[in-house]
Amino acid sequence: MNVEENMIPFMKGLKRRNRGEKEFHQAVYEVATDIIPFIKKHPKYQNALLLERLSEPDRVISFRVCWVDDQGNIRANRGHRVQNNNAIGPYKGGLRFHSSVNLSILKFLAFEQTFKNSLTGLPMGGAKGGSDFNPKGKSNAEVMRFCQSFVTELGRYIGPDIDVPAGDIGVGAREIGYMFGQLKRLTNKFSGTLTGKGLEYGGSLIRKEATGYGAVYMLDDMLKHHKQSIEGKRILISGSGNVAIYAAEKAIHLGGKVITLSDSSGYIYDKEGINAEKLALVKDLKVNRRGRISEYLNTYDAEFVADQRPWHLKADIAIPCATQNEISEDDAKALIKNGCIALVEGANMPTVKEGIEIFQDNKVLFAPSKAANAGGVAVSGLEMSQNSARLSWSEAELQQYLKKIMHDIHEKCVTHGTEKEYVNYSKGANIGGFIKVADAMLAYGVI
Ligand code: NDP
Ligand code: 2IT
Repeated sequence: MNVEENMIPFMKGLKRRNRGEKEFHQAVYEVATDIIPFIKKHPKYQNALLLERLSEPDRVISFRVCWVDDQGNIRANRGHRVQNNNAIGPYKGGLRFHSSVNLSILKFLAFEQTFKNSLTGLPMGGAKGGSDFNPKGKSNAEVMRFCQSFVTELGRYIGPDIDVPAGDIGVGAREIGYMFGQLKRLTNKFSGTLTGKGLEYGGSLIRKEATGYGAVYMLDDMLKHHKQSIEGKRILISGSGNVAIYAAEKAIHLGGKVITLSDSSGYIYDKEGINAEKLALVKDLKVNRRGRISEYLNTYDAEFVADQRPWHLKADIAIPCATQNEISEDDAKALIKNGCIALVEGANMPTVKEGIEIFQDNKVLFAPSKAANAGGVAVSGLEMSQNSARLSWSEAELQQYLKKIMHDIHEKCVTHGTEKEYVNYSKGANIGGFIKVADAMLAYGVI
């Protein structure tokens, strides 16, 4: 029986049990294409229903989140936490606050997180949560009241040895601060239950930089493995949030020429390249002032293209750092036509399934999100270790850990994904992430 024949009954069952959840189907399909043949070749993983068990979350928690806006109106949102799998450690993964949040998106993210966390080598299971609350245009007081209400409900289900949430889209240092404060008040415990905390209250150095830096370390390793370097390469980055800003910072530091950034209203194209000084403006604009990326043009010379993504420009490298499915099949074709040699997924699942196939068919170096953006959760894992030991490591120590973890992930991808001359990083990451979780599940028997 070939892969497709095995895939059909598996995917049919998954789709029947999770109707209409297209992002979840997409994420599981992408993993299954590599794991089904791997299981077939390794008898010890057969007959244990491992992929079926991994794609059925341990539990899904949903709750109402009521809060009062600045005008005194009562508002009601939905909150969720998907605890996918805790075979190798406490559930761990971010919280997303965005109007698009639904269970399909959180289930895909929690499923992916299980493999990503395994790849880091640290003891963390996979989870994801969030709400359809839209923080845009809300006052600090409104965000605070929402966060307090959200974590009052979520607090029943999390803890340092149970489930440790962190940030994601729409959840950064401000939101983590509000949630940690409320959790501390409710439990009367100063625990390491959230990561991405402020440095004054148990946070770790380099957590905020870790996802973006880690993605560029992965790129650096991929290029070196193929006898290339970042120096002088034209780089397209999407997004201008946490991941995009620090991916740009590290890419610039290593000599790359970053020519775009974006947000949900469009992208900026700076043909001279965004340097450290220009990036400092973006940080202030997006992090402190919560402005729009188009305001870059108030200070620097660039083009702003409304409602478009930057993938049709000429460049050597693309680092999507905004959201899922932001690189379509046509975008993938345009990138290849314009000379793109490497794509590193800073965001989670930014490339559609057909896009991945096009990159792989054309031998573009393609680092999937579960490998490329694992640096963020890796430093979250190190924040948990520091909290447990009640100490703080230096920046130099943490930088070394991050580099080593990303390097080890690259090696796992090479080990499990090399096909003749081409490294299939997706296959390498899927198999590399699967083995540790699968072995732990086998050890536990049927649970
Ligand atoms: P932020 O909220 O800090 O930034 C998100 C950026 O992406 C913003 O520029 C935002 O634009 C843009 N964006 C978000 N949604 C959309 C959309 N639907 N269409 C177009 N643009 C959009 O989030 P992060 O930087 O933390 O996260 C970005 C990606 O990286 C996500 O996929 C996340 O899951 C992933 N990730 C994050 C990690 C972390 O440590 N933070 C770790 C690993 C992965 P605007 O400002 O207009 O909303
Ligand atoms: O997608 C991700 O890996 C994150 N949003 C970070 C999760 C974490 O627990 O730090």
